[in-house]
Amino acid sequence: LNITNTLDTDTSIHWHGLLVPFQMDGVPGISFPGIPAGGTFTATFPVRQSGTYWWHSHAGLQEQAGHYGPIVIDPAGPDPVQADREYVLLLSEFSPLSPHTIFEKLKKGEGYFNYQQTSWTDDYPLTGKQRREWAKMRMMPTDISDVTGSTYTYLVNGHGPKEGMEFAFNPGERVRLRIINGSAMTLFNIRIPGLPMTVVAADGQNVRPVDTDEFQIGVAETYDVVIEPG
Ligand SMILES: [Cu+2]
Repeated sequence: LNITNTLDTDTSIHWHGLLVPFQMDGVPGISFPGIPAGGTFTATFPVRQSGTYWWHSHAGLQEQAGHYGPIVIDPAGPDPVQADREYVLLLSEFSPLSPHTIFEKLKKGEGYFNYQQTSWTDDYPLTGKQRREWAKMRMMPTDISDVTGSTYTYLVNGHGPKEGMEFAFNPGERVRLRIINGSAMTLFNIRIPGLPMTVVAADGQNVRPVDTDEFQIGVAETYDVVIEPG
């Protein structure tokens, strides 16, 4: 793979979850010097795995700014997961704020993006003891996400919720969804109302199938599910 950096700053590509020689791992200052502006880096590595993975920049805060993409590797032999069609769902966030501004705001006040803060007199159902425990941890009980929908728009394959994305299928088909959390800061809960999902792979590894109505996907995780939408 020849990677040419057309940015005006250093960049890198990290192959998240792929087992590669460290010189190819794409972490500037640790495993290689980075790719300078205008430079080309040749990544050569044997492909030892198959499944759903993703790549992202490991330079500065470029990942938050959109420098990422999916990786799907088909197995050399037959795939134990049989499906009639498949879609990649790469989940991420967009903010009109520069990631450096977001970082700066968090450094000054960890609750900057938390619009659900409690006060002493509100009716948030916490006892005095519980409040003291949270205070001891120096953490707000409503601190679910450091950065929230107050600045983020959540994306699927780069598209926002108002774009009405559709994923077509024919009646009776088994559809494999390769779901990747390419966000910087967000845990997503995945649910398709009224439709059970069978989890067949996690972080690129096939797993014994598990049926669920909902699952949570952490930052950088991938899950493959099979659905039969009707
Ligand atoms: Cu990563």
